[in-house]
Amino acid sequence: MKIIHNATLVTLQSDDDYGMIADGVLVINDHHIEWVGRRQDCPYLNSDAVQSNDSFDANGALITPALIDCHTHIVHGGDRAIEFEMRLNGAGYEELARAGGGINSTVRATRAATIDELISSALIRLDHLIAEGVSIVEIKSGYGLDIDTECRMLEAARALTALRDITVTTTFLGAHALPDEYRDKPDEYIDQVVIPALDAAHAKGLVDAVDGFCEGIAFTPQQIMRVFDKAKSLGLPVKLHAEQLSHLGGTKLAASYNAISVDHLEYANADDAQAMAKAGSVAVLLPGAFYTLRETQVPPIDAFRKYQVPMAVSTDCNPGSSPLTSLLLAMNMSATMFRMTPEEILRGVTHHAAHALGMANHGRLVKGYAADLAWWDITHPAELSYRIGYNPLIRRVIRGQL
Ligand code: DI6
Ligand code: FE
Repeated sequence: MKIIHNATLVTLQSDDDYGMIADGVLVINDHHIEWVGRRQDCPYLNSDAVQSNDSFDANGALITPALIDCHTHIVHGGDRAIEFEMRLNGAGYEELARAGGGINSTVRATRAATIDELISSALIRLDHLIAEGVSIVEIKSGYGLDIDTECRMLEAARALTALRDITVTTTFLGAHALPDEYRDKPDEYIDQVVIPALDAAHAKGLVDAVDGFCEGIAFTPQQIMRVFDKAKSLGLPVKLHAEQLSHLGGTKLAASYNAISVDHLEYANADDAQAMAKAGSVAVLLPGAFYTLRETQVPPIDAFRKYQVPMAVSTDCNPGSSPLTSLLLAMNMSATMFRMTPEEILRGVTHHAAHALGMANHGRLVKGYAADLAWWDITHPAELSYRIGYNPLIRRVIRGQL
């Protein structure tokens, strides 16, 4: 047992407030939280325990669940700084994509990269996330777009767990873009690459969930449906990039497959929100892409509130639309640009983010939950969303290891 005392705990125990406990104590048994509460109520705390090596004085730090980044593309080759410059000289994001730039330029760089190169470049991005208290990162494939490279990306993502104290969940995103060699042949691409790549990656145990990009520059709802049918036949949960640049109906399709999350959602409407509520899908909001693309259409936050769709917030870290390796900055952007409250946002990077990954018992300070904690040098949790470019992390606790 480990006893952490003299902390302000932000438990997120209930659904309608922070669940803050001043002068709180948290007891860890192995990888899990054993007890959480006020010092005066703690049955584990006596002077012997406080003096033993297993007791830790938090010195008044504020402790939240560790953060969870539930939508990233941190494994990829190359970068798109030059394209960024082209956009500032007037080229549009969709125009560049149609001209073979965009996602396809990252595909070329990713195909050319060895697994070691993919791991070492992802590690730099991962370390930035870890430095801000992240304990779980979801990582997607989707820049290989051929069977070998899709698998290599997922292998690289899994390999990161041997190098850092981090939990990685992997998502197969073969239906991310149409590679050059299948130009104008999206259905053949789904049949000849996406489905066999999913089979191959699943057979190697590399897939926790299946995602797609449902958009004018990517795939139609009908094409996504075929990928989802395959996922379903393998028993894998699905999620979807939907209504990011236009309203194509991906959200309702995803909801009809009980998607664990639907992501982006700028162009979603109240009907979509209702369908998500019914399906239990989490709305994953990605302010980094909104900001980078200078989007002006804000996701329907009020509808998500009205229908009680759980909202998560993530970096969408990717080389094109969101070269963002700070979840804290994504939190600030969600407040300023989406008008989410700091409490909604904290839930959005902790237990709602866990839900978006289909992970139970993560992201709250509650008995039986994973002992993944972030200690902060702040006095109120709103500071995490309030400050810009500021990292008050003191330490992380991952699976009970201080
Ligand atoms: N939506 C996004 O914002 C990223 N992928 C996606 O489906 C963009 C990826 C990129 O531009 O490289
Ligand atoms: Fe994405």
